[in-house]
Amino acid sequence: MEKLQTIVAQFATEGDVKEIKPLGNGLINDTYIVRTEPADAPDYVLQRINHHIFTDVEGLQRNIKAVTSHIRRKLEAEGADDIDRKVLTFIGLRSNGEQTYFFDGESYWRMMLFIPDAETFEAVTPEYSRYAGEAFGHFQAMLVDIPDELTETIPDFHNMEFRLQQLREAIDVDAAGRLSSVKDIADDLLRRADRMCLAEQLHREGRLPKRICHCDTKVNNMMFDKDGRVLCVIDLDTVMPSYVFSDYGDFLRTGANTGAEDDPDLSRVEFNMEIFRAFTEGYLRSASGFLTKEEIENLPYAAELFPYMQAVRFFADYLNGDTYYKTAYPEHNLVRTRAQIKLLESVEAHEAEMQEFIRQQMAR
Ligand code: GN1
Ligand code: MG
Repeated sequence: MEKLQTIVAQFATEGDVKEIKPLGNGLINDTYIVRTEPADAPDYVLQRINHHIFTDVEGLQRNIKAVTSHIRRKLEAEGADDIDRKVLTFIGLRSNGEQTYFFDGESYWRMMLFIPDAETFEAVTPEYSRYAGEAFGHFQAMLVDIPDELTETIPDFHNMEFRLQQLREAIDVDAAGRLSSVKDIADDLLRRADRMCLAEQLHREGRLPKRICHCDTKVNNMMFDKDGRVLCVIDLDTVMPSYVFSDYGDFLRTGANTGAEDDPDLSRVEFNMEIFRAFTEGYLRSASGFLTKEEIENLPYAAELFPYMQAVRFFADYLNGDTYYKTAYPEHNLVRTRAQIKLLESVEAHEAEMQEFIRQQMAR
C-alpha cells in the first residue's frame, strides 16, 4: 500500500489518497482502484503494465493515446455528452505531463480516471449483448480513419499461424513433461489447424484487410451504465491492426459461453445462440457500413476461431509449464483448454444456423 502510494504520487492526480484496492480480474496486468478525498476529487485506476508481455511500453502508451484522442474528437464531433465517461483519460506525470507512464526501476505503471457509476460484468443478457455489439462496431467504425500508424503491441497477437507455430514448438520441447498425458488434445487441436488459418490465407490473397481493432473484447472489458448502455471499452493495451474477426469472435467466446472460461464442468459450457443473435444484430447495425462482404460472410468462422485460438494458447502455456497466464492451480491451463474446446465444438454445431441468421440480417 505504501509502495503503491509513492507510485500514485508521481502522477498529476487531484485529492488525497484514501485507499488503494485491487480491481477486476485480468490475467495479465495488475489493476487497483485509488479512492481519494475530498468527495469531489476524482477516483483513479492504477495499473502495473506487464512489461514481460508488453515489451514496448512506450509504443503501447503511444497507441493508447492516439486511439483515445481520436475517439474523443469523434465523440465531440457527434455532439456526445458525458465524454469523460465514454473514453478513457490517462493521467500525466507531475514531472512531465506528456508522459503517461512511470518506471520505478522494476515495473511500469500508469493511471487513468476511474469512471463512476459504471459496472463491468462477467456475463451478459441478450439485451446487453446487443449494446455490446453496437459498441464494438462503433469503436471500430470510429477508428476506421485514424491518421496515426499504430504498432502491434504484441506482434502477431491474433495470427493463428503464429499461435500454431508456438503450439508446435511447445509440443516439440515439452518443457514441463506434460505432453504424454494430453496427447489427444494436441491431436484434436492440430487436426483443425489448416481450416482455422483461413484469415491469414485471405489476407495474403488481398481479400481481408487489417483494421484497428480492440483485440481483447472479453465481455468484462467494457463498462456499462446503470441502464445497461455501454459507456466505453477499456483495457486498450491490445488495440492494434488486426482482422475484425478479433473483436467479433472474442466477445462471443466470452459473452456467449453459458459456462465460465475455465469451467471444470464441461456440461455447463455451451454456445448461447440467443446471445449470438443479439450481439451480431448490434454489431452489424454499427459496422455493416464499413465491413466488406467477405468479412461479413466469415463472421461464423470468427466465432469458431477465437475459442480455438484461446485453446491453442492455453494449451501451449500448459505444455510450457504455465509461464504466460496467471493460474490459480496447477492444472488451470488444462482445464481452460478443455473448456475452450468444448465451446468450440458447440459453436461448430451451430455453423449453418449462424450463416442463415447473418444472411437474413443483411437482407433486411
Ligand atoms: C488475457 O488481460 P486479460 O485477462 O484481459 C489475454 C487475452 C486472452 C485472455 C483470456 C495480452 O486478457 O488475449 O484472450 O487473457 N491478453 C493478452 O482470458 O494476452
Ligand atoms: Mg481485462
